[in-house]
Amino acid sequence: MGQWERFLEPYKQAVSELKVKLKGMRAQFERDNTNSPIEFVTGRVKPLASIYDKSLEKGIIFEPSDTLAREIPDIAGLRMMCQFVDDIETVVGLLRARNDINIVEERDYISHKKQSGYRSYHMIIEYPVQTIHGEINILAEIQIRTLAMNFWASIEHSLNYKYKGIFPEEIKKRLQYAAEAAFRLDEEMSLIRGEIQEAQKYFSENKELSHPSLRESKNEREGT
Ligand code: 0O2
Ligand code: 0O2
Repeated sequence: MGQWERFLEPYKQAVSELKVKLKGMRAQFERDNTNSPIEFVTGRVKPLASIYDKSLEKGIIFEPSDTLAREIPDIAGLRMMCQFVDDIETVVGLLRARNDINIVEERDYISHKKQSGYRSYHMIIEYPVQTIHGEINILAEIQIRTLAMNFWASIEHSLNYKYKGIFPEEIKKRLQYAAEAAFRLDEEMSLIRGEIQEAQKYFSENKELSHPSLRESKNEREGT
C-alpha cells in the first residue's frame, strides 16, 4: 500500500461512517413522520490533486504528515443539504448535541457571506476512527447549506475551476447577483414554509396509498 493510500485510509473510513450516521438522522425524522431538516447528505475524500493544490496554496510540503492533516482540515468532507435556511440552525444544534464528534471550529458564512457570494455553515470536527492499531482522531469538515446555496456553490466551483480562480469582472459580478438571487429564493421559500411542509407531509403519507400492493403492506404494518 502506498504512503498516501495508507494516510487517506482513516479519512475514507470516517467519510463512510459519518455518511451513515448523518443519513441516519434524516431516516429518524422520516420514521417519526416529522419534516426532516436534512434533505440529503453527501461525502467525499478530497482528491489527491486538490490536496496538492491546497498544500501549494498554504505553503506546506505535499507529503502525508501531521502538519498537512492539521492545515487541510477538509480531507474528509461531508455536506448536509437543507430545504430552508432555518433548518441549518436545527442541524447545527443536532450536531452540537452529539457525543461521537467533537466540534473544534465553526464558521458562519451565512451571516457573514464570503466576498464571492458564497454562503454555507462550516464545522470542523474531530472524529475518532477505530483501527486495528487503536483509535486515531482525524479532522473532518461538515458544510451545512440550503439547496439554493448548494446550487450556487456547485456552479461557482465549476467556473472557478475553468477560470483558475481569476474570474473576468463581468462573471464575478453576475455570480454575486446570482448569490443574492439564491438567497432571496431561500427567503421567499421560508415565507411559505408551513404550506410547503404540509404538502410534503401529505405527499409522503399518501404516496403508498396510491399503490395497491404498498397500501396492503402499509395497512398490515399499521395493523388496520
Ligand atoms: P438515496 O436513496 O437516493 O437518498 P453514496 O456514496 O452513493 O452514498 P455520495 O457518493 O456521498 O453517495 O454522494 P452522491 O452520490 O453525490 O449523493 C448522495 C445522495 O444524495 C444520493 O442519494 C443522491 O441521490 C442524493 N442527492 C444528490 N443530489 C441531490 C439533490 O439535488 N436532491 C436530492 N434530494 N438528493 C440528492 P443516496 O445516498 O445514494 O440514496
Ligand atoms: P473543494 O474543492 O470544495 O474541496 P482559509 O484558508 O482558512 O481562509 P479555507 O481553508 O479555504 O479558508 O476554508 P473555508 O473558506 O472555510 O472553506 C473551505 C471550503 O469551503 C472550500 O474547500 C469549498 O468547498 C468551500 N468554499 C469556500 N469558499 C467558497 C467559494 O467562494 N465558492 C465555493 N464554491 N466554495 C467555497 P476548497 O478546498 O477550497 O475546495
